[in-house]
Amino acid sequence: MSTALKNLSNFNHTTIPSGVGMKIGIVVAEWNIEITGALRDGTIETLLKNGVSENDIFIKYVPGSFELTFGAQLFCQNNSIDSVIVLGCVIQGETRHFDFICEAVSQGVTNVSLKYNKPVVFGLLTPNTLEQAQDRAGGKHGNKGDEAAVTAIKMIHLQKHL
Ligand code: DLZ
Repeated sequence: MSTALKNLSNFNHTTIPSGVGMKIGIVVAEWNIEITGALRDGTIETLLKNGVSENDIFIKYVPGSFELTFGAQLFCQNNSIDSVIVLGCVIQGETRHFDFICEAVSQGVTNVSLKYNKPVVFGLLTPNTLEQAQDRAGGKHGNKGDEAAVTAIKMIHLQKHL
């Protein structure tokens, strides 16, 4: 699985529903904040571009990616929130920490999403290097935040119209 051949910010091939009236929570990990801050900015820009109101975007910070799941759960407990986007960056290191965090977040957000019946969008970068992260946080492969924003809008639309 690779994003090297795909630009994360290119949506010319797909129809994006209007985000007007949608309420979206964003949880941002403070670890690697130069990357996660860029993901956050991309997410906000794309939500606004697709009709989500600035007043309907709610941002909270957690210390690291491991805490993203709990942050998502807190948002999901709020009935007015339609979807939650989690943004983090775990860079492959020399220890197995990487595997534990990635596994915990992917499993955790899936569980929260199903438990609360709300889309929780997985905006976690898991690169081998800082350069690969930069490439996907507004660099040559686009911005994973853009992809996360469009995913949230599409999933809310799907849930409301099925
Ligand atoms: C401890 C840790 C390490 C080694 N690496 C990262 C990382 O690359 N990205 C990230 O978001 N968080 C990292 N953390 C912090 C953990 O996610 C978590 O915040 C701590 O283990 C405390 O629970």
